[in-house]
Formats: sequence, structure tokens, C-alpha cells
Amino acid sequence: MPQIITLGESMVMMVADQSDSLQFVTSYTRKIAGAESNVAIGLARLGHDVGWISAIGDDPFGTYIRNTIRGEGVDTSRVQILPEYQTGMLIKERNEIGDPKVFYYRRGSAASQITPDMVDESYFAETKILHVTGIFPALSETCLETLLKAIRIAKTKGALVTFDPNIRLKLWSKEQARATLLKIASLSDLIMPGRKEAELLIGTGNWDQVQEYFHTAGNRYIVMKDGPDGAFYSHRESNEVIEEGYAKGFPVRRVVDTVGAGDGFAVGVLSALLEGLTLKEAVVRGNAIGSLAVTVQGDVEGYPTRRQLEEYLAES
Ligand code: KDG
Repeated sequence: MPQIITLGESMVMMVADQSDSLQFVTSYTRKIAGAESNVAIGLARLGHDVGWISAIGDDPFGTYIRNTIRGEGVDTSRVQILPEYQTGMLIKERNEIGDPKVFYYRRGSAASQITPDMVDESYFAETKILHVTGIFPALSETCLETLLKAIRIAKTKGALVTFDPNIRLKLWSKEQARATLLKIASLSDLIMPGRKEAELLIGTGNWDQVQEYFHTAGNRYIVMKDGPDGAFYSHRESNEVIEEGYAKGFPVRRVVDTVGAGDGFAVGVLSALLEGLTLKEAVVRGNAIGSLAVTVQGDVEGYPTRRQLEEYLAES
């Protein structure tokens, strides 16, 4: 049984081969997208035992997604095939500068039909970390209920609940996102918003206020990502400060695509905490993997193996 579990939707991703508006693009390269499976893949590359709960359609893209994720060493035994629904799709523009535009074709997808009965308690027997993001609960009411059930199970097993808000305003309104994500935050041990996400959630990206807000809400670990500059972190246990500070980002020579960097950051943080490292060390590793992720076009291609990570940290 996996030590880390995550759940969410993955989609086939078509990345435009030409950097034009999609109206003029004539060919695409096929890849995989999905924040939670990105994290699962990154953790498996570092040698961790990770499971991904999801659903796919009975279609070639679903098979491609499941087989690729399984091929990375992630346990996909809890991925259900729902023949009446299709696997979702995402199309991404190619950009020379800045974040690329993405277009979703995912409404009513197989993953949006996931229901709480698809999550069984026995799967959590050895779980140390449950990782959730704000994308899955935005897909449907039953996805939200499923996520809340997974959190309830994880808590009864004493697992750490980690939460990346990953706010996607193409999926819901600001008000809906804020209400639901603050509820999930209050159930989590660790929250890692970006500065803009903190602003949307609590009305400020000021680190002192962010720290106070989420510690008061019950989070033991808070990490606020500050883009390529680095990340703030704070760890408190029963109001006692264990550590807090700021870890600088790693310099990147050429940014190709920033999508997937936040998930890479999560891979670094979660893997390090699982290995018993401090939050500061976890954030440094998160920054390292985030910086590797932006050097390539796909979400996960830049995530390192254990050896690559060690070499990169030694050289930096
Ligand atoms: O974090 C990267 C994800 O945003 C990307 O893979 C697509 O999961 C995705 C989504 O729903 O936007």
C-alpha cells in the first residue's frame, strides 16, 4: 500500500508545435497534464511509494494516461474506467514569453464523475501523506465530497494532509473557490499557496499576515511560493515556532514553460518531509525541483530522479 496518496484528474495534453494563436496552429505534441498525477510522478521518480486515485474513460487517451503514469512507477490500482464518460483534454499554446494560455475540454469528463465510494479506507493502511489540490474539488460536487472523505480517512490514520490550492478560475468563480478552498485549508496540516493565491484566499499576500492567518486556522506548516524568487516557510507545533524563514529560488538560465513548476515544488517539499528533513530543507528541495521543471515544455519532463537531484543540488 502506498505511503503517499493523491487524487485528481489527469488529461491528455496537446501542446501546440507553433507559437501562434491556436486558430493557426496545425500540429500538436501529445503529453499528459494533471497537477496531482504530476506530483505522483515526481515522487515516484525519487523512489517513493505513491498511489493516484482517479477515473478515466474507456478510450485510447485514458489508456495512454493510465499506462504512462503506471510506467513511471505510480500505483494506479485505484484508477477506475468509466465507459460512459470520456477522458478530459487540455490544449496548451506555445509561448515564447510568459505563461501559456490553456483551453480545457473536460466538462463532464470521467474524472469529474468520481464519487466517495471510489475511495476505500484499506488503501490508506500505510499512508503517511495525503496530497490534495484545489483543482479536483472544482470539478464537481461529488469530487469535492470524495476529497473530503479522503481527508477524513487520512486523518484517522494519522497521515499528514498537504494542500496546494492550485486555483484555476476557469473552473469556478472566485467566491466559490475561496469558500471551498478555505474549508479544505482548515482541514490540512500543510498549505502551500502562491502569493497571488494567498491574496485571493485571504485578501493579502503579506507574509506575516498569511502566516498568522493559516496558523490560527490550524495549519502546522505554511509555505508561500514567491515565483522564481523563492518561498517563505513556517513550521509551528502547538503555537511553538519550530522554524521559519525564506529560501531563495535557484537561478534558471532559460525558462521554457512554467506550468508544472508548482507541482515540482510540491514534490520536493513532500518527499523531503517524508524522509524526515526539516521544512527549510524541504523548501530548498522544492525550489530546486521547481527550477528544473521550468526548463522544459511538458509538466513533468524536468522532474529529476534521485541521482539527478543530488547532482543538481551539489552543483548549485
Ligand atoms: O499544475 C499543472 C496543471 O495545472 C496542469 O497539469 C493542468 O491539472 C491541470 C489543470 O487542471 O489545470
